[in-house]
Amino acid sequence: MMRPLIAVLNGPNLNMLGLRQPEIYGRATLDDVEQLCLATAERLDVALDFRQTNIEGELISWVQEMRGRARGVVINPAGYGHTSIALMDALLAVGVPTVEVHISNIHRREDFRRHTYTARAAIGVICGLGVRGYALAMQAVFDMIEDEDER
Ligand code: CA2
Repeated sequence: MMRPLIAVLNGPNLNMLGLRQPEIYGRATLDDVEQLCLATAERLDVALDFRQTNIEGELISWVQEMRGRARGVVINPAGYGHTSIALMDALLAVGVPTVEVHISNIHRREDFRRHTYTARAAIGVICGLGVRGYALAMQAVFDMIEDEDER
């Protein structure tokens, strides 16, 4: 049996993690986040596709690519979560179980960060737990895959 694939998709500016604003986003770099996701994938015995882009259309194409390929998506849409109806539409169209992650607690920051369009397409949202949120989101996606396979 092939291992199920979980995609972890990251939006704009997340390549800056650990380099600036550590008081908001912590000290982990995007490479550290990838290592954390790889370790989590090994523990869960799933395959991982980990990506980051600063380009909205590319993120949308990647979401579309996951149709029929990934069993679950973990997405940190970053700023596009707050602005992109197109990204929300892509997630809704693809219909792969999705968990949205934000490293910071978007409810303790500026008001405009409290709303994300993409959350409408997500089964759940994890925010404010730092980069640990990625591992928790992968675990949640894994549990959903297992539930689906038991049915
Ligand atoms: O908390 C999160 O994970 C965010 O998705 C991060 C986004 C922000 O727009 C969201 O409101 C919340 C920002 C991406 C990271 O940007 C950085 C900029 C400079 C240094 C480090 C990260």
